[in-house]
Order: sequence, then C-alpha cells, then structure tokens
Amino acid sequence: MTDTSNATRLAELRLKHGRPPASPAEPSAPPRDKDLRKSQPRFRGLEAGHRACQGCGEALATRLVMESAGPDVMIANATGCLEVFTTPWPESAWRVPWIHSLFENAAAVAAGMESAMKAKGHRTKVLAFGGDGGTYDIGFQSLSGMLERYHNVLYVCYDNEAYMNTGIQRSSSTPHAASTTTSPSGKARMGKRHLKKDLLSIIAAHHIPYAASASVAYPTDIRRKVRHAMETEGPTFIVIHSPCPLGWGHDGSVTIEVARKAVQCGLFPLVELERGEVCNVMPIRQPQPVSEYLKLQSRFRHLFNDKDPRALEERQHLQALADHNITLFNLRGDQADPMDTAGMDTVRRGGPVH
Ligand SMILES: Cc1ncc(C[n+]2csc(CCOP(=O)(O)OP(=O)(O)O)c2C)c(N)n1
Ligand code: SF4
Repeated sequence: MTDTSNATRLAELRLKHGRPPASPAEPSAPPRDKDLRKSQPRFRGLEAGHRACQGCGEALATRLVMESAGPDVMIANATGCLEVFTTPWPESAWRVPWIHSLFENAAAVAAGMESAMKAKGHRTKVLAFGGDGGTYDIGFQSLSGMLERYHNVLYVCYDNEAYMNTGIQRSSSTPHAASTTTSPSGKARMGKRHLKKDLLSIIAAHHIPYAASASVAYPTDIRRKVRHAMETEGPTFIVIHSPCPLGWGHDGSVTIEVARKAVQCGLFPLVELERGEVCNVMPIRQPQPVSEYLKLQSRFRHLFNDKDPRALEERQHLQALADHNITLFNLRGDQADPMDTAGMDTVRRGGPVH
C-alpha cells in the first residue's frame, strides 16, 4: 500500500471511530491540568507499598490498567516481576481477585476463569497479565489458543524487553543490538543478533476484535485503550512498553522520558487494530533520531563506542527499523493527538472514586 492510500484509509477509520483527522490542521489545545485530574479515577486495583524497583515501568503500567479496568475484574498473572513484587508472602498489593498462574499458562488460566464466570452467570471481566517472556515466548501457545477460542478476556503484556525477574536474559522481544546477560556485547557480537519479534502482527493474524500497543509515557492513551478493550466483547490484547531501569540501565527518574523517546523515534509505534486491521495510530509530530533514545540506556552503550566500526552500523540499522515503522504506519502528523498530553498526565491523580 502506498503512503497516500495508507493515509486515506487511516483518515477514514479515524472518522468511523469518531476521532478527528490526524492532519493537516491547527494543533489542538492540550487538555488542561484540571481537566486531566478530574478525568482520572481513584480506584486502585494495585496498592502502593509493593516491592518494585524505583521507576519501574511495569508497576506504573499495571496501576494505570487497574485504575481503568477495576473494580469488577479478576486477574490471572504469569510468573515474573509483577507477580513477585506484588505478592511477597504473606502480603499482597492486589485489591481484586488474583491468581498466580504458571509462567506459560496465564492465558489458559484466564480462559478457564472466564468460562467459569460465564457458567455462573457473572459479568466480572477476566484479565490476564504477563511479561514479554511470558507472552512473546513461553506463554505464546496458550495466548494464541485463548484468542482463537474467542474467550472474553483482556490480555495485557507488560513489555520490558527481557526476562527481568531472573536476571535480564534476552527474550524474543529484546530489541536488536541490546546487551543482556545472555546476549552480551563484546568481540563476538554487538548485543542481541536477532530482531524484536513483531508480536502485534501475529496477534493481528488472529483477527480478534481489538488489539493495541501502548506506552507508560502516554497514560491517558492507556486508559482509553483499556476502557475500549473492557467494553469490547471477545478477546482483546494490549502490549504496553514498560521501561525497566535495572535491565535497561537508566535512572528510575527518567522512565517516562525513555518510554516517550521510544515512541517519538518510531521504534515503538502506538497503533490500534480492529479484526487485524490498523484503525488508528499515535502520530509523531517531530520524529527524533533513534540515538536520542539509545543513549539514555546502558544496554546500548556499546553502540556509542567510536573506536568500534560496528557501532555506527548498528545504530544505522536501528534507525532504519524506526524509519520503516514511520512509513509503514504513516506515523508523521502535524497535529497533537488528543491522547498525547506531552507528559502532563503522568503522575497526577484525583477526581471521583469509581
Ligand atoms: C517454565 C518456567 N521456566 C522458567 C521459569 C523461571 N522464571 C520465572 S520468572 C522468569 C522471567 C520472567 O520474564 P518476563 O515474562 O519477561 O517478565 P518480567 O520479569 O520481565 O516482568 C523466569 C525465566 C519459570 N518460573 N517457569
Ligand atoms: S527489575 Fe525491572 S521490571 Fe522488575 S521490578 Fe525492577 S524495574 Fe520493575
């Protein structure tokens, strides 16, 4: 499909979904601080006081998902950081029914819970949570089965791009050239040799009613996507880019900046799909060079070694991947997306109790 036909199709789909055209137009005024505060729910499905590292993207993402999804939900949670830092025996940070599944079967457990709810005539929505290891790799088979059998489950993948809980091993979601404990940079290779798996395309091939990518840098966008998924009948899927300060090698105070740069450079595009077709994207107003994103993280430090000729080559390779995403999803836009509040909605809370 050409750029022009892509743009026309996206404009039509945006209109169909009651959203304004992405371009060209005067930039719309960002929502005011006060409005944002009012629109943010106070329900906390995940309590404070858990044991995540400071600046953990996964903890923030989960809090945002729970605020929008709760309180009438049940959760199946795969083994991983989220399960470990929220439930150190005998404590729990969860305020809703929650089951710790195996690493590989969160989707299957969620499917069983959903069937039981249906049999009992309850409308409680079932959610499944997994990290990228538990979703892209080891739990993929049960996820695919759950989607194919059309269970009414929202599956959320917290994508921190490695097996963090067991010591930063590479997963199929780890980006190309990132250094992990099982893809270390050195003489033999410049970090991970392989490409990040394009999971969303595989999910799209299941033609489920709704799938999306999201980022902790865009909380209002996460809330909207979760609410939409909750209202949708049938299987839905959201993958949330969630920086891990420990595994990515950045300060906990710049988690949002790192996440935002991943979107703004094109490496982690924010898209929505209905029945496998892209129906909306978060436009990038001023695409940033990929190196601005990479240089914030020590997992990419070797890509800035000027004495190593492979460093520039790998940076160019990553830039090409980001450019490809920008073209493929037609991400360039002049107008501020209503969901892009330039970070104003990051930490504020208040408003009515839901
Ligand atoms: C079958 C099986 N293999 C390995 C493990 C060990 N294990 C527990 S958590 C984990 C890593 C989880 O990684 P991910 O799903 O990416 O979540 P994260 O910790 O990064 O949030 C591993 C390998 C296990 N529990 N079960
Ligand atoms: S290791 Fe990473 S994902 Fe795990 S709690 Fe710490 S910051 Fe969060």
